[in-house]
Amino acid sequence: MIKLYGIAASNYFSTVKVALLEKNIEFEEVSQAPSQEAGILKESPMGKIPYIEVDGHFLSETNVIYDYLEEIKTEPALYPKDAFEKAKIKEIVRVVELYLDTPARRHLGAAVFGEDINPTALEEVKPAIEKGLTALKKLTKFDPYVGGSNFTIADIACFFHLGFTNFHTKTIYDWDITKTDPEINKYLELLAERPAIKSVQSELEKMLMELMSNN
Ligand SMILES: N[C@@H](CCC(=O)N[C@@H](CS)C(=O)NCC(=O)O)C(=O)O
Repeated sequence: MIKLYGIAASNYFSTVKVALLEKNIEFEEVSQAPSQEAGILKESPMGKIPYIEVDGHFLSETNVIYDYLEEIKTEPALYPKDAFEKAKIKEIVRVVELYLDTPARRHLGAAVFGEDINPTALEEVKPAIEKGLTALKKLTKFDPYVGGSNFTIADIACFFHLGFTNFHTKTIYDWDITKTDPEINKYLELLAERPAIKSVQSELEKMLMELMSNN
C-alpha cells in the first residue's frame, strides 16, 4: 500500500491526499515534517513534503506524484485524456505553484511562526501575487471548474494553493483575494463542498491553528 508522508498543515501535502481520496486509492499516512536530516533526505532529496513510498521506494514532488497516481489508476481521471488539454491543466497547476504559492511563501515565517515581517518581501510579494492572479485568470474557465466542465487536478491545486496564498495576503496585507474577486470566491465555495476537500481542509485548518498557537 502507498504510504503518504507529510503533515496536515501543508497545502502541498493536502493536494496529494485529496488526489488519493478522489481516485479511491488506498493509502496510509505517515506523519513527517519537512526536514534536512540525512535519513529524510534519502527519502525526499530536498527535505520537502509530501512524498510517497511504494514498495520501499520513495517519490517526491507533487506533480510527479499526481502523474504517477494517474498512471496506476486511470479512473476516476484527474486529467483530460487529450494531450493538449492535459498540458493546459498542468499549466494552471504550475502557475498557481510558481506565481502564487511561491511569493506568498516568503511570508510564511511571519504569518505562522511569529517571525518579523521581511520588509523586502513586504514590498515585493503583493505585486507578485497580483501578477500571478492576473495570469491565473487568463487561463481559467470557472465553468464551473478551473479547466472547464470536469473536475481535475488543477482544481485541487487551485483550492489549496489559493487558500495558502489568501491566508498570507489576509494576514500580512489585510487583503482577501476571495472578497476582491467574487468569481474566485464562488469557485472556492463550490470546491469546498466536495467531501475529500472538505475533510482535508478541516484537518489543515486544525493543525495550522495548533502551529500558530504554539508560536
Ligand atoms: N515543489 C514541491 C514543493 C513542496 C513544498 O514546498 N512543501 C513544503 C510544505 S507545504 C515544504 O516541505 N517546505 C519545507 C522546505 O521548503 O524546506 C512539491 O511540489 O512537492
